[in-house]
Amino acid sequence: MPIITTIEDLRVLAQRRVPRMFYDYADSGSWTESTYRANSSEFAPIKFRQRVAVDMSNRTLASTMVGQEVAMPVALAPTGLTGMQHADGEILAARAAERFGVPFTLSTMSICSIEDVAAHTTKPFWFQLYVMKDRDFIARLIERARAANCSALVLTLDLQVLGQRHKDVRNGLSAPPRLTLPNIVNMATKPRWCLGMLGTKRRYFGNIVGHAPKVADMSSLSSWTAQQFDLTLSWKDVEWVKQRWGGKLIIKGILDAEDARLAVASGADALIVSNHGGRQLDGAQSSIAALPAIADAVGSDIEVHMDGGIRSGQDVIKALALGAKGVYIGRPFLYGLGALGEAGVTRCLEIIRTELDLTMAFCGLRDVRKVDRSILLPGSYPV
Ligand code: HOC
Repeated sequence: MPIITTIEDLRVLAQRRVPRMFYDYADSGSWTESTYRANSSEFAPIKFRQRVAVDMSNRTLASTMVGQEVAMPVALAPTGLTGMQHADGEILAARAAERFGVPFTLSTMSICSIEDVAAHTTKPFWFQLYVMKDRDFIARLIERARAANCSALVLTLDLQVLGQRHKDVRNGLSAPPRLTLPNIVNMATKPRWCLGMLGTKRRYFGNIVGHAPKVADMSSLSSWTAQQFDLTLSWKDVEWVKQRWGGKLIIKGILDAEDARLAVASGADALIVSNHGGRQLDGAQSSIAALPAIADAVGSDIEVHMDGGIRSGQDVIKALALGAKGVYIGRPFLYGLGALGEAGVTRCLEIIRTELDLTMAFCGLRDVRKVDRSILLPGSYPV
């Protein structure tokens, strides 16, 4: 068993174990991938203020996200095709998150269905929703999330059209995988993954099966999006979803202060500063750069969360310091899943927790809820 002490260790192992078309799907961005790269690289220049001789005993990472208790303010992000990183991936990740005490968010575009995940977990998880043209289908998904006891709905607003992802097109991405010669040759080098997939029946989009034609390749995935997703989406639809759902609503995909104010007006409980992991509008601002202005614009009117580029607990605490009440990790847990299944997701969460806790101590704090800009070196962070 290789020694795993960082998220990068998990990434390297996942890359070795997951077929290229699915590894690349997770670990890539759109167009030139400049926003994808900026999401993580723009954490580096942000510097901490190290403090000494302050009481650092009895530290706590416990907090809340949309009023729900969390063991640390970190949630698993909704990620498409998670069950292609590892057989039954969504179930395994949800179970790891549940045991750890952090929220798991199931994507509409998951392989395991809402019901699959509910049947294998004991605590409520969160469900992520897209607005498609067929409102009856959306209403049914909302009902299914309610019936599964989901405790928050994450409504994604930044994927009405699909960003161009060149690697997916080149790899001939499809789910289930298209058995071209290069794909078969590549898969032959991933025996664990293949055995897992042979042992499960969950190999297709569990939430939309029956509603969507089979996705033959990435170009049909983007034409499917163009066919199904509603290009006229407006804040009125957000209100419709809110009314229909009636529970905690989190708006995902906010990068602009004006949109953040509209999210407040829509009555949502939280917004997520996000550029969809650099997978949509390449050339958009990194999430960490966009965060402070959005947090300042909305004040305490709405809970501000963020995702994008987090690769360590140190990145988590920087995001908290710049105004996030909670942070989502996507690729880090996918690396864990691809590397070691459920144990890998747990390892990912342990790594993030240890890094977050130790960094908080170095900054002279004992309670994660007290983290604010004062732990950062003035001039080193975006405003
Ligand atoms: C057919 C629609 O969040 C991603 C995912 C989901 C993509 C949905 C595609 O790849 O960014």
